[in-house]
Amino acid sequence: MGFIVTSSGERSWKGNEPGVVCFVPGFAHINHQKAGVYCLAFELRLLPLDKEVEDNTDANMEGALIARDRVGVQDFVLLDSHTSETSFLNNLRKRYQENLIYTYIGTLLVSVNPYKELDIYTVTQMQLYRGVNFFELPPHLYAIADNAYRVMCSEYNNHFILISGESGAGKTEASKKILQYYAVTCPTTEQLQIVRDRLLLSNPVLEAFGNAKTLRNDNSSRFGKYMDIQFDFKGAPVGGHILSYLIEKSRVVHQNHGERNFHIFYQLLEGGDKDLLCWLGLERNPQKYAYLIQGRCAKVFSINDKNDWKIVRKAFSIIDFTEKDLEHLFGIVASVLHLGNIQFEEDSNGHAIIRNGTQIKWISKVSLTSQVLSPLNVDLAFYARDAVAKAIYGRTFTWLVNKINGSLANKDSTRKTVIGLLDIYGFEVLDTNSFEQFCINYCNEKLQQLLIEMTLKAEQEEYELEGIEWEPIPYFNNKIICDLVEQKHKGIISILDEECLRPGEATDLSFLEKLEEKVGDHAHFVTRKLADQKTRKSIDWVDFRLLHYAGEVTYCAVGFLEKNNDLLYRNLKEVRVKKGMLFLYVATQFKNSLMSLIEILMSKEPSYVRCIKPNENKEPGKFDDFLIRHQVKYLGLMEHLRVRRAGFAYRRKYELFLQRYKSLCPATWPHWHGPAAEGVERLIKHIGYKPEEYKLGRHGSACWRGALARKEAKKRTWAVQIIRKFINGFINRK
Ligand code: AD9
Ligand code: MG
Repeated sequence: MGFIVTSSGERSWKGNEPGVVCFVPGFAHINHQKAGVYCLAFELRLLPLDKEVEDNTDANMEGALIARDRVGVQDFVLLDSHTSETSFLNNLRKRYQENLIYTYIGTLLVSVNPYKELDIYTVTQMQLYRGVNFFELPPHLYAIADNAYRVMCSEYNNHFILISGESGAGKTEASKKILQYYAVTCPTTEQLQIVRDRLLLSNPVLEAFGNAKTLRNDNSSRFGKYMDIQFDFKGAPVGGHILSYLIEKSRVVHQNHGERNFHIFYQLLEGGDKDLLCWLGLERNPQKYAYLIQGRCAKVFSINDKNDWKIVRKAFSIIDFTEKDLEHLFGIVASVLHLGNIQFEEDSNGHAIIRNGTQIKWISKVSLTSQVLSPLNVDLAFYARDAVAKAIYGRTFTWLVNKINGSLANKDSTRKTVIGLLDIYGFEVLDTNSFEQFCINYCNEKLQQLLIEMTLKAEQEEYELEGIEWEPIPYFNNKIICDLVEQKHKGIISILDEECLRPGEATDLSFLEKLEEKVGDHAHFVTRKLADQKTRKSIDWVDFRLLHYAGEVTYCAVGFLEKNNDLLYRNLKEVRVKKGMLFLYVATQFKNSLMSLIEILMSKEPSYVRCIKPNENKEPGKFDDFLIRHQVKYLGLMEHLRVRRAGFAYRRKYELFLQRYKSLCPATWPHWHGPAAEGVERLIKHIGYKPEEYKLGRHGSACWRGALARKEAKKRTWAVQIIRKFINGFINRK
């Protein structure tokens, strides 16, 4: 048995003799012919040449190299020129053009949205990846999913898969595919089938109520979602739990041109049977409803509302919703539509009166429990109408998530491990960006920060901690932007809250003025006064601009105070909440929920999927260099690659290393009785590695991610580290 050290991990091979094979950028070093072919064959699996690969001939090796030239490398770490953004892009392009949408940077998966159905998500494909070592097969979501699962089962710890990227990059599709993978490949029993189905079917329901067509994505998530899949000790999925984040309620009453309301409205009208619509007082035609026609695109080519309705209806029955639940639920959906059609006119006292009582009649029938009379002028009456519509939709969404959680809950108290899937709304820049975009983009800043903390920063700090010589790799740390938004008393959210505490006095404009006064000189904030100097782009008088990690976004401050206040919600809450309890404004609630999400994630083992959007037109095959280069930059992929390349690609605890490779040295085979670190040193020296080719850590840990890992580091023995230099040095020696 031999082993292959790759730049990004290790792979066992079934050669006849022991040997060490290094697989390096653009070059497969071979000290054992068969193993070399094995390396090339690994690359060749990308092409439909599987049979020929078995044939170990020179012709095939040459073919492999030519093929490699055509399809690129499947791990960026193997690129010849790893510092060049252009060669990074060339590799991504080559692969994309061959429908190879996945590429690794070590264990991180980069995915480019194909915008077309690919034949790579079949059950056969799933079976192929099941239980196979990470690097043995071409990069795939399934490899990420399988790896997290296997480590969870063997080490009995919790994991999460962070899927990030901008709006339309493919996050939701990726998270669904991972869930399907677990549903198909994990062990199950007849009894557990129901859990599996519920986990899967929670998606269409939540998407119906929480997703909508936007300009950037026909199925854009308008809420954040974190889903824990719970596994028992046998690795069977036995339950789940969903956390949802800030649904974009404003969409219920207003949609930009070219966008739609939440899918459920159109699904109900298109797919609901005659009797149901009749009971709800609805007409089939969406054009009849004011809340559905503002974007002027009720019909969308890529969406089949009628079909989707059937799926959602079926899902409801499996997720344990009773007919009564559904009656209430659809009653509320219908009420929102009726509300939107209510018109007001002025009476002789200047008060608003309802122009036509039909809608109220229907609302009373299907959902309303009590009515309140309140003298308002016409403008305020419209405002109150919209506020009610938004509030009931938002609360219904929360109820829906709770209800789904109830059906996914596992009552058995035995210990479970989890794999969390995080799929959150992507970074978004619209023509007009409001409070919602501010929250969405702040959320993306936080996730970027988490990724930096857990990869780039943690990795480099670890070397320091272990006393390993290391030349730091510079990267952009977006903490500065997170601070600008969230810092207590000084950040934008605090300033917004302060303004909300001055009802009647504060306005969106006074908020802007406060911003200018308090954060005006921040490097990532552009005021109206400084706009021309800082970015050479003028800025409207109601706008402010933030320089996010992913680019500049101009926010229109109009509505910030109102949305942060969420007045109706607060009034309703006042009825229920005990005296003296602190009210939290919307942005602060959101900030707090993100903080606890980050805490949840930091306690788990991470895997990352970075999704890239290839073009703005949702077009298959179109690789927009400019757009992609921008994403590669802001996602920090080059920095990630540099750290992976320069870093110690392979690391193991002394014990594990010794256990695995002791057969290569007579002194350690079959047993080594001394301290593991010493055994490893003997082994390494015996194989003939020079001191500069490996490093031994001070504390000893193979666990090197994040703060938690650093604590662990003190307890464990450190890994042998075989650095990039070592691999190259090894090759040169041969
Ligand atoms: V948003 O932040 O929620 O607006 P996402 O979630 O990143 O966004 P989504 O997964 O919804 O994007 O993908 C957008 C569209 O791209 C999908 O509706 C599909 O039409 C298309 N897509 C994405 N990934 C794949 C894929 N692996 N195969 C085929 C895909 N099509
Ligand atoms: Mg999404």
